[in-house]
Amino acid sequence: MSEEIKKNNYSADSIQALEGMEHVRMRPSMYIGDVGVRGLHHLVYEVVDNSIDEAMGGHCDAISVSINEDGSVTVEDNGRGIPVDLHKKEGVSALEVVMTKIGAGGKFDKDSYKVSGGLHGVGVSVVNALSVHMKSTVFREGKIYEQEYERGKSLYPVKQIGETDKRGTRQTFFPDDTIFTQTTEFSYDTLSARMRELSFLNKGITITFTDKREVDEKGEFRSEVFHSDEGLKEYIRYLDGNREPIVSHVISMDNDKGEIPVEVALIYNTSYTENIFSYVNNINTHEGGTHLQGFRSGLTRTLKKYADASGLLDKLKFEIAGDDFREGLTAIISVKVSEPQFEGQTKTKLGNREVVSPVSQAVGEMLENYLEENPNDAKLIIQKVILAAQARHAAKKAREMVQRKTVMGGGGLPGKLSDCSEQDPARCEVYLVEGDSAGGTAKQGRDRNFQAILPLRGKILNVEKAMHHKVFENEEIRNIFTALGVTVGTAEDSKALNLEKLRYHKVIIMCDADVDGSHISTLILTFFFRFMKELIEEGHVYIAAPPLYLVKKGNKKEYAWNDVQRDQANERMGGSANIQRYKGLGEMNAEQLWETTMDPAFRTLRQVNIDSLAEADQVFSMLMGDEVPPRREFIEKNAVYANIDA
Ligand code: 0RA
Repeated sequence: MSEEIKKNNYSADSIQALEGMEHVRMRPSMYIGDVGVRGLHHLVYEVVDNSIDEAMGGHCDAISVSINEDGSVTVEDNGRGIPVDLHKKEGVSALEVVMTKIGAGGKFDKDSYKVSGGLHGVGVSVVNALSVHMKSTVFREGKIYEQEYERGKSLYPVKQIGETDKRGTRQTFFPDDTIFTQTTEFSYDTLSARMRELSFLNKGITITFTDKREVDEKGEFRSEVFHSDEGLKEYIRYLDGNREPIVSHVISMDNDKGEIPVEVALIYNTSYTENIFSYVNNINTHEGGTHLQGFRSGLTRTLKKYADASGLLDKLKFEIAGDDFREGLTAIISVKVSEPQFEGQTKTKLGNREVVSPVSQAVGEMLENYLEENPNDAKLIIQKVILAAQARHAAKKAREMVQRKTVMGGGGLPGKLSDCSEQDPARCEVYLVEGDSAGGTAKQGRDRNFQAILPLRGKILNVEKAMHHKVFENEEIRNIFTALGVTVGTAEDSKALNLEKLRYHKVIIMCDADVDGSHISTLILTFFFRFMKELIEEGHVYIAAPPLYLVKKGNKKEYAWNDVQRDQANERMGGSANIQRYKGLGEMNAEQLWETTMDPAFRTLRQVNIDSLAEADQVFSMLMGDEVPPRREFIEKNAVYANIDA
């Protein structure tokens, strides 16, 4: 390193900077969370964030993001362009400081509207440090400037390379495969979902997303343009597009001038689920926090006050609880906080106390106005709340029955469960198997030491459309609860799960590799998503991948999971092999099922993880809703897990 420093004549401060960049490369997870798929995509978000900040400051309105032919990513905006003049303290151009010094981003422009923090906002220099190659191009004051970097080190001082009448900043980077060892391949769906989300969260900006890695039949790149004039209001319509509203409009407010800018939009639908998505500085706060607390208190207080005054509650025999006000509610809260404190296990819980009251007040005012101006809608909402309260009492009884059976130990386990002998949950897995016959095969084929089998009868209940007490009364669902050992619901939080009691750390869904099978997988996943979200979030849920074909010739046999593998196997055997297509798990014998799908040494499991809760919600409501055409289209285009990134 010392030679390098002499050669480039770095100042003492730059040595520190270099060390900062070295640190990023040594401990990347400290800066971007992890170096897996999530961390990789985080690089893009980091660069896009800077352009979003420029747009939020009112200096740009268009951002383009592309995955290039070579797998690199380019982000370009039409903002003012990162300054390139000499940075006095550092002795190099401001652009170079931003690109190569940790924590330098935007600091020298105090007026710019900048609220990044938490996971994002680590600075574009982190992206640079974690890229084998990066190039910055700045269009500014009639000139084009450029600088390139390798693993965060500049290759030459910023140079002028031409003239232009454009303004803006273009960043192209190629992630370092010695850091991102798992993969450096960007996912279209993941990036596209995030760009859509960003366009809803930052209305008025046009985000163009293009994948240049391949062309379609027409010779065109896959590309989408995201633009939202109405922001969260439109986001709600997108999320709830597959549900039936009970009120005539999306209720919304946007107070971007306050001390703490707050935007809220909500609607009530006929479903029984509560869907609240909260954001701080464009970051999805999965674990909620003070803004969510403010939202809930504002909503409850206002609706309760209105309901009390209306006399609609007079004949009610039981108390209304907070939960009852949120059944069938879809809502989005987005706040901007200049110094966010993120807490919680995944650092996605807002801790700033000062946020509670402004959000609560804003939500209260918004709702009060709406209820007053729309008395019919108001009545429908209150009626829905009353129904929710009644259903909650029924559900509580049903749930208590499940709990009692679960805690009864020993005989408490479902009769259909073939348990494993190992006691340590971390080493145990349970296969949820479609149908009794496949369940039987799995039971014979398994390693009974650590693999348990729970056969499920045909199609399990569609929880998306069932009232909660029906869910808890359903036998298959009760079996899942009791087999897993978890119970749901505490005094404070009716949906909290006691995951510490989980009896298996791997919960594996095993269904036929056909349309019915994928429907059943989706039903089970929907159940987990709505009732055991933590199970997915903690990475316990997997999908087994049974093969589609058995290719056999003489004493040679190979399994194939797709047509390409099938043809290759056939070729390896000389071309005239016998090909059996498995129509279901039932056609495999115990040994085959073990070899292909259950043996940890050979099987492939897809871990289910949720990138974007909002996106997953939209997909589930669509897949499980009444509208057939969008579902068919989706299933034809994607595997079940398209947006669950399995
Ligand atoms: C600070 C000052 C100025 C521009 C920017 C930051 C800026 C940063 C990024 C990052 C991505 N795109 C960007 N666009 C602009 C310039 C201030 C001025 O011209 O007065």
